[in-house]
Amino acid sequence: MTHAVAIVPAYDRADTVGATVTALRTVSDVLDVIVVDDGSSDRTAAVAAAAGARVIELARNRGKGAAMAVGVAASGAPDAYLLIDADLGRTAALAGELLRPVALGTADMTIAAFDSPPGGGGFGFVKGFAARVLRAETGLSLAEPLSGQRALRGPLLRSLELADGFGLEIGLTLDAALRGASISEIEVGFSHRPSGRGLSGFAHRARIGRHVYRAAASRIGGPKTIYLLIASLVSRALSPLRPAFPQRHRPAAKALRGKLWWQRPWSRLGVPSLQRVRSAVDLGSLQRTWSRWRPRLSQRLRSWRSPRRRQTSSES
Ligand SMILES: Nc1nc2c(ncn2[C@@H]2O[C@H](COP(=O)(O)OP(=O)(O)OP(=O)(O)O)[C@@H](O)[C@H]2O)c(=O)[nH]1
Ligand SMILES: [Mg+2]
Repeated sequence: MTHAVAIVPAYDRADTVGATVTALRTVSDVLDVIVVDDGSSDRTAAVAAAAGARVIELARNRGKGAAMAVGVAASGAPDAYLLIDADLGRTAALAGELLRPVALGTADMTIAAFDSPPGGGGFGFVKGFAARVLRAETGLSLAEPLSGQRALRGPLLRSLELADGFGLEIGLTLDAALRGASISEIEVGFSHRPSGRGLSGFAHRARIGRHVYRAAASRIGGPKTIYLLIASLVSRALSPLRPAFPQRHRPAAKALRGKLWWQRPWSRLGVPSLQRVRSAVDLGSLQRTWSRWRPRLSQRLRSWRSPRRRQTSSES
């Protein structure tokens, strides 16, 4: 039998952490659920403890990566870990599906892919950037590169230095893949509470983006990370199939644009809007040019060896 510990980093999640812990305690092989309360100002710690978690309270907010590191340090030496976000609620009971391949030894790390409920989440810029970094650096093609729901072999997680904040996930995947760990993404019917499309939602995602950038840059170097960031933004903007602003947001975006003060002199001068440019430009030909250049650029990129790889190869 596998001895697994579930670690839940939580910040102001009194609303969902209780259900998440209760659900995790029903997963077979999970012998301990640790909630790291990262300086929450609500009752997260009390609710988690009442649901049966071992709670570690941090006096001040230190970010997701640091909180996870505290949880790992307090976990003993289990065979496997489940890393689960506090906002999964009852659906956390499905975490056994994530753990199974690790327990059976068919994967060193599994990552859960699942759909967000409609109406929340961002436009996929940060996710696209993270996916591109992983593809370029490790060859992995992940649908949900930033998913916080993972299972890992115990010795693997304990041997990794965790990235700060929301850089945790991309750092884990990069570091594990560069060590040759086998990683598989599997679909699990989890659900979570995505942050909305209000100001705080965008600020939250901007913070995630900053942390992802930092974690990537410290592992593969700044220039390469900037190149991949630009490439992902360009490809996202040129993608006619997945427009940056889904159809349902267009009326709102249009109404908003009409109200922006700088839009008036702009339109009086007869400068076409970005939307008009996008519909006028032959996107097909731009994409064909991009696909002709892409292999050459990727080849050039591969020839820049990242500091980490160089270090690994000089060690071996
Ligand atoms: N330790 C710690 N955990 C955090 C912090 N902020 C969020 N979390 C936890 O990290 C997990 C994921 O955070 P969410 O806010 O759900 O972020 P997300 O699901 O990646 O992003 P969205 O889909 O945009 O909401 C949850 O368990 C949060 O409680 C923090 O500052 N410190
Ligand atoms: Mg979430």
